[in-house]
Amino acid sequence: KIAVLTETTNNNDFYLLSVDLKDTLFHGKLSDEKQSAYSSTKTRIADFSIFQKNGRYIIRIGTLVSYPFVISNNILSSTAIASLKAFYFQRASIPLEENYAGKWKRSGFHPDNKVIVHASAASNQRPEGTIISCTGGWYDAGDYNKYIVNSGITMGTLFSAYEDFPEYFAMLKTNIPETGNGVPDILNEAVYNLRWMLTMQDPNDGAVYHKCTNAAFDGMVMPGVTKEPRYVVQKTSAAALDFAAVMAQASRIFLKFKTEFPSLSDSCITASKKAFDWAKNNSPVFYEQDKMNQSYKPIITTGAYGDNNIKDEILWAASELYISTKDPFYFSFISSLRLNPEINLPSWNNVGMMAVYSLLNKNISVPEMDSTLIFSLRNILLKNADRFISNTNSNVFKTVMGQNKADFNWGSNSNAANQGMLLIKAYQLTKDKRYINDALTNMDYLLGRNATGYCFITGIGTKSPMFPHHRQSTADEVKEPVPGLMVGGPNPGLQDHCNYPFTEPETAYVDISCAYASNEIAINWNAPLVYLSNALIALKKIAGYTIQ
Ligand code: 9MR
Ligand code: 9MR
Repeated sequence: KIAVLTETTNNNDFYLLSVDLKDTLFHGKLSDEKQSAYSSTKTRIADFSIFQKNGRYIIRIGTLVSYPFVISNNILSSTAIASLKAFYFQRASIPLEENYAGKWKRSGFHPDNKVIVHASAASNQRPEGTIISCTGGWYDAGDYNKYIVNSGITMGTLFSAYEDFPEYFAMLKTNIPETGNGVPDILNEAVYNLRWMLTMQDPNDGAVYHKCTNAAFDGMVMPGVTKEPRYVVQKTSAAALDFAAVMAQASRIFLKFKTEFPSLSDSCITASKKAFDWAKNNSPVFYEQDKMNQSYKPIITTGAYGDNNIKDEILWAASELYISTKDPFYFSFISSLRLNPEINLPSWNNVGMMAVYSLLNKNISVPEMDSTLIFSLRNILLKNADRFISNTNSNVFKTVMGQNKADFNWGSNSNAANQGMLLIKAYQLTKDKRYINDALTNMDYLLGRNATGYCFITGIGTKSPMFPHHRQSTADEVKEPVPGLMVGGPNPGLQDHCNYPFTEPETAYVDISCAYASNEIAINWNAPLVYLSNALIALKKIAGYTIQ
């Protein structure tokens, strides 16, 4: 248990007090001051690990007083549940009922039952202007559009959480309309988006539309206020491959839920193979929005998720298909890519590690692979993990996050969560508890042990975002933002040109709704938070661990 002091003081002593300030329960010495690498922040550490009593406390240093904090045995459970429940709040095409949404209930939505095939996506069977239905799915982020590429990694991450901890997730309930139907809520939630993804495939050729979107972003209004036309835009290779990976993963997961979802598993594997074949049989199509806008009308200006390197998407799709079908055909794509050095921390455009996660997963039945391949896959994962944990102790916040300047980009908080997820995977491979301890440092980072002092998850902790770039949270009448959403976090790119009080890498964060480059929320950022917070609880229950 450590607290980090970011203010200057001449005091060398810190005190742990009850929140009413009546009892002083612990006294310790602050460490020496250290200069942070990625901002002007100087820190001193208050270590009170040996203090064991549950309760609500503050730390006092001279006249400085910390936010109140809690010591308890299930400190992460509110984050674990809220981060998953957040996906329910992102559901498109339905009203959110009070029973599930509480004061964040809303009646409006984007029906998406009359979506227009954009000129960029036209084919003989579905010419420009054809109307199709693409209902359901999650809004991507603070905006109301739905993007296949970003859904890909999001779904892969949630499915991976389930495949790693199925017994744990069987018990986890989030109070959504499907709760109690015999299916774990993490899967119920994922099915809501899965069914939308299925509508994004053109059954005629197996290709997958890149996104379902407005031509331009809606204003900061509630869902359903604007009735702008919605389009499916361009069929791309990245969309087809991410789709294929997710569908293959889904097909093996839903095999076990044949009673609840009789034909879902079969539909998923058929869809997956068709999408993979389309990607394989056609020359690569990349999503280049500006170029596209020179040829087609209307001009599309919403999120691009353009990615012109699809080696990693091929690896991921082929791996999931190989695991689910055992067909050696897919293996050829894996073996040829086995030593790709670009395989590192996952992000929406870098999914090679998702393949490594699945291929090494001991909980699922992966066909036999030669030991050299397994060795090199392990090596890729553990090399990343060991790099993450190499300097945690010398980092001034004692976190994995922030050891590299590159950690701080658009969506930096998802790097912290994804690093934590990768470390949990490393623990599962090695049973080395150092990896869990270090994963926990990033959980602490996200909950407030960082240079901004913010807990980056809405509705959690004492000082958390009140004005995320999230259209519903901005437009509704409710004071508190929709809960359980993790904001992007410090990003010195400042692409939103809002007014930032601090602009250094680890402090470039501002809690105003204008700030989409640091204070937006997104499904692909929440997913690794779901993984990390729930895995830390599950591992405590299953394996038991002590935190050093
Ligand atoms: O709300 C949009 C957000 O979801 C995107 O991440 C961001 C960058 O593409 O753009 C936001 O929309 C802004 C638009 O780009 C420019 N006009 C103001 C919009 C709302 O702040
Ligand atoms: O997460 C995306 C980030 O990596 C990019 O740098 C950024 C600009 O292209 O876009 C982010 O994704 C946004 C998407 O384009 C539209 N919905 C909101 C997403 C999060 O800001």
